[in-house]
Parts: sequence; C-alpha cells; structure tokens
Amino acid sequence: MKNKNLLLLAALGLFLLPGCDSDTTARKQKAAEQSTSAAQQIYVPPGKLDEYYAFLSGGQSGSVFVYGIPSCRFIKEIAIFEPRAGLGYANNPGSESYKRLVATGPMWGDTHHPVLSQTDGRYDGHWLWINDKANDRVAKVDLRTFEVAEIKLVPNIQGAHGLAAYLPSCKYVFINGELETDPAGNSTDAAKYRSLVAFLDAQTLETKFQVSFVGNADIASSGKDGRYVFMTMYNTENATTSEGMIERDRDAVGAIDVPLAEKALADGKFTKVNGVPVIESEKVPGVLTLIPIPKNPHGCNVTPDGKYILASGKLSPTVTIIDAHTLKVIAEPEVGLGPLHTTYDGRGNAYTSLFVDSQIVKWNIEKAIKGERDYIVDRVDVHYNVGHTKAAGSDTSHPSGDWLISLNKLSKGMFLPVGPGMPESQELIDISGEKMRVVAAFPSLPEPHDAVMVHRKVLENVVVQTYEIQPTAVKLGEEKIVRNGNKVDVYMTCIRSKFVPEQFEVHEGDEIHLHLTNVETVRDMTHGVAFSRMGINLAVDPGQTAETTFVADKLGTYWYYCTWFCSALHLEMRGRLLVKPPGAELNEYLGPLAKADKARNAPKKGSAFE
Ligand code: CUK
Ligand code: CUA
Ligand code: CA
Repeated sequence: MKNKNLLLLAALGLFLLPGCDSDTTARKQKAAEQSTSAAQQIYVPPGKLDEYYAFLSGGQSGSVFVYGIPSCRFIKEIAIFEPRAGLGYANNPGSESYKRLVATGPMWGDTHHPVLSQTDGRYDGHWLWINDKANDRVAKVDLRTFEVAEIKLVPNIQGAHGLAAYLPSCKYVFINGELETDPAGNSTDAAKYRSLVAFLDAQTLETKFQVSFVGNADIASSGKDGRYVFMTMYNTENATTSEGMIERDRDAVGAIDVPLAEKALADGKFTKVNGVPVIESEKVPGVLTLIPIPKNPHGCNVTPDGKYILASGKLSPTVTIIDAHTLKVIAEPEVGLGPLHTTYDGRGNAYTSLFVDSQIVKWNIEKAIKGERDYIVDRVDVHYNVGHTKAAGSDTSHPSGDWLISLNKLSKGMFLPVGPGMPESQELIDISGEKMRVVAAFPSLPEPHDAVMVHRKVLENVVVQTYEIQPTAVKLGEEKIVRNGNKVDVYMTCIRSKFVPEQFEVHEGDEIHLHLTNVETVRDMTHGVAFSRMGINLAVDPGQTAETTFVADKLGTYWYYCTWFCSALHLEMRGRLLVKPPGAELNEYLGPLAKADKARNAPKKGSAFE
C-alpha cells in the first residue's frame, strides 16, 4: 500500500516537474546571488581589519571569546575563570593568576553577561566586566591588554546572574542572585530564602552594599539617569520547584531606587551580613518597586534613550513596555513565542529573540505603544533556538544600527558533524535596512549567552603594543639566582632566542620560585617556558613578567624550552635545570647576557686573552 502511494507520488512529481523547472532554476539563481552578496558583505580580505570587536561570554567555558565583525573570525579567548595552560593562565600553582583565581573559588566558571564601560553614554574602551553564575564572582578585564585585572567573590548571593553597569556614571557594577538562599548562608529553611542585588565598586569589585527581597532576580539593566536599575523576576512565587515557579500569571520587574538605597546606607538602615551592609527592601519603603508583568519574564533591556524598559515575557508571547520614570506598564505587544531578549538599533526599533519560534522579530516601539497594528516590521529565521541577541552599541545611548548577533542554542545541521554534540552557533544579521538579512553563521565553544560589540576605533589607542614594565620585572643583565635555605629564586629573562640563565642548579627537594620577564620590545614576540616533566608552562608577552613556584623533586637533568615558535632559533631556545643530590656543590653560571657572567668571564689580567 505504502509503496503504491510512493509510486503515485513519484509519477505526479514527474508530471509536475517540467512546470516547476524554471521556477526552481530562478529560485536557485536568486539564492546564489543572495549568498554571493552576503559573502561579499562579510568578506574582510586577509590583512584587512574588521570593523567591530565582538565579545561573547563563554558560558561554561568560563572565558570570553573575541571575534572580528563582520568577518566572524575568531581572534582571541580571554581566559578568566578557568586555567588555560597554553596561555600560561592560572595553570601554575605559583602564578599570580592562579592565586587570584583560587582565592575566590573553583578553577571553573560560567560566564553570562559581558558589560563594557561607558562615559557619556558611549563605550570608552576601558573595562569589560563579566559574571560567573556558578561561583558568584565578577571579573574585570583590562582592554589595554585583554587580560583579567581583578576577580572578586560577591558575598551573600547564589547564582550571580544579571550583571550591568550603573549608568551614566559606571561607579558601580551591579549583579543579582538568581538562586534564592538564606543570605547568612547556613539555613535550609526555604521560608528564610531571599535574593539580593549587590552593588560593587566598579574598579575594586568590592561589594559596597546589597538590597535584599523575597523572590528572585534574573536579568539586570540600568536606567540612564542614575535613578533606577531594573531586573526581571520570574520566581515571585518564591517556589523551590519548577511547577511552583510558574504558578502565577504575572511575575515582576523590580526597580531599585539607587540614590534612596545610598541614603538608607548613610542613615544606617541596614544589617551587616558577612561584613556587607544589606538593606532589607521591606524596611525602606520605595527602595524596591515591583511592577507586575507576565509570565516568568527573562530579558530586561532599557531603551537607548532611557525612556522605557522592555521585559521579554518568555512564557508569555509578549514584551512588556514600562515607562522608566513613572514605572507604569504602558503596552504589552505580542511578538511571538518564547521572547527572551531585546536589543536596539537606535532608530526606534526593537529586535526580540524568540526561543520557541527560532526567530528574531523586528518591531517598532512607538507604534506598539500607540496600538498601531503594523508594529511588527520583519521576522527572520535563525538556526536554532536563539537565546540572547545583541545589536552593536545597543547598551549605550548611541546604537550603531548596522550589525546584530543572534546567539543560538542549537546548531543542528549547520556545521560538519563532529559527534553527537555540535558546536554552538551564532549568526550575524545585517539590520541596516528595513528588512533583516542573515549573512553568516559561525561556531564557537560552549556556550555564549550574551555579546557586546564595540567599534575598533574605540580601542584603537587603547590596546597596548607591549606591557608596561612591572615593578617585579627582571631587567636584561640583572638576572640572578638567590638562595635562601631550600628556597631558590630564579630571576630569568628571555629574548630571541635565549633564556638567561640558560642553566641553573638546585638540590633535590628545593623549592624553585621562577620570575620570568620577556624583555622583547616588539609586539607579538611572545615566549613561553615549559619545564619538561614538571607540569610547568608560562607564557610571557613582550614586557610581561610571570611567576611560578614548583619543587624539584627528582634528581637529574630537566630541559626547559620555549613553547612559542618565536624565531629561527626557537628550538635552540632552551636551558637546563640540573637537580643534584643534597649537599652537592652548585655552580652559578647565568649565561652570556648576564652582567655577573660578563664580569666573571672578562679576560683575567695577564691571561692569554687579555
Ligand atoms: S541568560 Cu542565557 S540566554 Cu544568562 Cu542572559 Cu538569557
Ligand atoms: Cu622563544 Cu620560541
Ligand atoms: Ca513565576
């Protein structure tokens, strides 16, 4: 029976084929033309630079991925909450990056929301902040070097999730705990659970104060005038089961009055919890306003002009528009299924990601407020199940309105199959015209949640070519070995194509503290040092100093060698660690670039070489 049907269909198909043929050809031709022009839009020839940096949070990779836009080329991974041995980041127990990370929590993180610093409503290119949802930390990245400058634990909260900078001053970054707990930390009684929003000094990342309330808080966004900051709350039920969390038809957006909170702080209206002043919202009327909105909302995004907060409904097909000054709900337009996040082009349009529909929907905010029927401008399919979406400059007062990234949760058949798991998928969408246009798809490691894009001009005079010389730097010619009992400090330099010292000796069981400075003055001339069978690898960029500590616990010869292919003599760039039995005589040869050796090797008076 089935086969007969198939035959019939095939026959029909054959009949119909001549009629379809020209249509198919035309369609194919049009598709080919479109993909050619899309390819041209993102083509940045080798040697030419992209227009934008895109910073994508690395999710459970614990890092930040940097891409060039529009080419979608992957440029760098900024290692933050997880060691990266290849970069010499936090992989050596004696290193500063290791100590800083381990002092704040586990060697792993879950990064969600990259935030760029602003001055006068524009990106200023100084800092990038990012949260670690799993271990309640915030990190600050210095955009001069694209390296971590600070990591701090945020006390009293769990599930540090929504992160934003308090605008316009950026004096705080604030972060909310998504997962409710007893702030004091030790009760298992759900009746004691609260959530908190923490306000951190944007520079030191010290938690200055917190505001606590019953329920939870998910995603954060700042008003533009220094009054309110906002967050979505999906568990106003204060439930502990997923069924319980979807009981109410309306949850809320919370608005915190920051100047009022600061006043409460000054007036002593707080309790200290683990050393941090906590303002209980119930005790300071007005400090937290709850604005009821449907249902288990997720994204929360203040418009570039600061007039509205748009909260995406998630379990409701709507986006709620709230007046950012009166805190009144003014419209609730339907946009599609599973709205998660909204971003802006600066021309009055909002772009909302629809997780269930796998679409980005473009809609006009003022038209939706006025109740005009044609507020939906365009829809475009993305692949697949989009989470965040972000347009260039959308978090500032001046979005650029040209590019938008769709950060999709599933890539399905988008890339070559690489086993049961597939890479994460991002798509680049041209939003400069009336209609959106997907021009590229690019994979990444797991799992970007959010992104920020900054024009390369902002960072043009920010990113440094070489490191400033650190106080701990070892200077060329001043290499030395300092022994103190069984502790041996080795002050080493490297430059093409030599380590100085090129050889050093210790006793078995000695603790080696290595200080390594790259004394190159040329950008990009990175060296690394790996100690064979010691599990040690450092990487140093020009001007940079790195440190590590390890114990020489085996007798014999251990070569150390350069791990970055730096020159024609890269392979020869190596030296020997000689581990001798306790009590054996040790030599202090440093090598031909070291002053001590130059003096020692100077021809002796009356010698044949004088
Ligand atoms: S959350 Cu992941 S898709 Cu952490 Cu910003 Cu919405
Ligand atoms: Cu230095 Cu290779
Ligand atoms: Ca709910």
